[in-house]
Amino acid sequence: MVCYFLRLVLVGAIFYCFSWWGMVSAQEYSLRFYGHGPTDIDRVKIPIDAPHRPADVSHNFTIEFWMRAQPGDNTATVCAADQWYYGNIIIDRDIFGGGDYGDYGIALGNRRIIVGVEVGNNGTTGVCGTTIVDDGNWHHIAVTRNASNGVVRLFVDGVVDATSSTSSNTGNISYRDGRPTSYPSSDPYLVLGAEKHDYPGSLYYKGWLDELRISNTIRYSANFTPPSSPFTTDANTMALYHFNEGTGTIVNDVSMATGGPSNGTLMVGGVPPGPAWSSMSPFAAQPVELDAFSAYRTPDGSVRLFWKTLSETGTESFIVQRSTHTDLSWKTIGRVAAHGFSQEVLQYRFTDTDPIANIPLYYRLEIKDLDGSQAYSPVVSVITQADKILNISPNPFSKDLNFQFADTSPWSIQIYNALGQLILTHRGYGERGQISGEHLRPGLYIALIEQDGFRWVLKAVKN
Ligand SMILES: [Ca+2]
Ligand SMILES: [Ca+2]
Ligand SMILES: [Ca+2]
Repeated sequence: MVCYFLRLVLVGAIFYCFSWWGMVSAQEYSLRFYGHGPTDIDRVKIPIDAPHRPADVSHNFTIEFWMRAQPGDNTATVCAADQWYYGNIIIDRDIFGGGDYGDYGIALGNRRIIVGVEVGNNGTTGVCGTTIVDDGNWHHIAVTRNASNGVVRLFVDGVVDATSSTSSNTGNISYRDGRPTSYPSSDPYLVLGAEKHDYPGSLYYKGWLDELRISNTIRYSANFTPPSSPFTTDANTMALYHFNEGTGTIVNDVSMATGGPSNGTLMVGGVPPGPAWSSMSPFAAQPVELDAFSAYRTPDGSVRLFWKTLSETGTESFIVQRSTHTDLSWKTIGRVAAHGFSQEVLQYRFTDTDPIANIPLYYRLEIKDLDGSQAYSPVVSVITQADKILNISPNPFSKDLNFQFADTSPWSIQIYNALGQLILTHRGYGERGQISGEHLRPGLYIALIEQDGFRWVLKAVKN
């Protein structure tokens, strides 16, 4: 579970900033694949037949997971649905040749997600995504398949990334129960991280995988907020893997679906051996526990950055990066060496002595580890109140809470209670937003409002 605490820092009368804490309350693990192959290594194999397992979904489905891959580690250049098996394969439910019901796969190609689905020998339906996902950050990937019209849709971080046309790849796509095969050690399996047949020319996934959920329904039909904590099971969950075992060679399906569990086995091999248990997770602290990263303008016009680490595990350095509202690319403006290993609170400072005057500025830290991997801090901003005006009324409120924006750009509003728990999220666009607060208990609430990359943190009181 991840808890967020928000703090508003007032510096002088005109400048303010937003700072961030992250905290973790339970050990999380993920699986790290090294891209080894062939010879049936560096993958997870989940048997789905003899007996049939619920992970073998048949009609409508949603397959979603978190992934993290470093740039350059996955080299496939294809990005076409009917060539998904030449990508760096993340999920493989192929059948050698045509599947008499159907088969499908999810891979990385040209740094994007490829999805291919085929019933019989109908020709493949699917998508090649648009978003680059091998950027060293965790991404939530969701693939939905509509059994009545054959449409396949890809969401990256809750945003529609690509949608296929309708097709004749409709109906049942499952592995037919008891289907005879010449490939008994690969066909009747769902395979993670590899091409299950070690087909010549296929490539293997190099990166992290966490929190895989397979559902027998289309969970998403429009943009959504990606989950901020592990999934819990429900009636439509056919398989759910938290990958939190942290040891051994079994991954447990905790869906409790009828006919399950659809447990899988790690096929460990290669140098270094993969798949390996990793303490990295989209919901876990990074190898460095960063705290209180904040930025503010000083009276002399420079921008002072401040952050703390609660612990460091092989941390090499902090690369300070800056962007502006109009130029969203990140420019490196400095480097601060880390201590490396520590279990004590350490404080860091950096001063941007040549900031751009009079425009909003954004800062982040690229956190480099000694093993060459990298992660990014949350973004903090230094903005002026004069840049954008936001009003919230009435305050205190008893029923509706109204937000007045300075322009019509899309915005989001998150309401937290006094304990820092997220109560509700609201998105929209236009100069006015409204939240119905009738059902909220009396007390103090904190609204985190975002528009155009700007952030506001405001207090509101419910009577
Ligand atoms: Ca096939
Ligand atoms: Ca089956
Ligand atoms: Ca996990």
